[in-house]
Amino acid sequence: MSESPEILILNGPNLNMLGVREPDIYGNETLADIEELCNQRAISLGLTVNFKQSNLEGEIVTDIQSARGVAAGIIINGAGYTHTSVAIFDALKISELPVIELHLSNIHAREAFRHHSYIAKVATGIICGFGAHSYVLAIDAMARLIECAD
Ligand code: CA2
Repeated sequence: MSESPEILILNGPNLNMLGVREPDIYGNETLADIEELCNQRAISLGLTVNFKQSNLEGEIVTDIQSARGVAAGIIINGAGYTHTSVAIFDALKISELPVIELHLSNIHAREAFRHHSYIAKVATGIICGFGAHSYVLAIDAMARLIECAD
């Protein structure tokens, strides 16, 4: 029996603080709650999830590099680095993997500095504004992308 495809889900800086502050913007779920949601959805679709969080840009770049030949696709909530990181953009481009960008909040309804995303330029699509459910929607979208890539 073949192994189930692995999806790498990357979470950027401060997302480890979810559920602690600003629930009006980011919801009440902790990152551990979201990881559990992702695992459940992935299992139901015959996928596995490697769920990671880092506050360090270089660590996220290394995680993306390590996904080559291992993961079938990358789902990324780059958090603040979404709006600033050429290094993460470069790493995602080099990976040649399907990428989905996601955000808990609707970044386009917020401050102007959140409207620009480096990740968007290498992403197949973007999901934002659905709170923790954005992750579930992103896994569903990735499942289709991987199927279509066959
Ligand atoms: O909406 C999202 O998912 C964001 O990626 C979250 C980032 C923000 O910089 C992006 O523009 C949109 C912020 C993550 C900070 O997480 C917090 C967690 C708890 C309390 C406050 C912030």
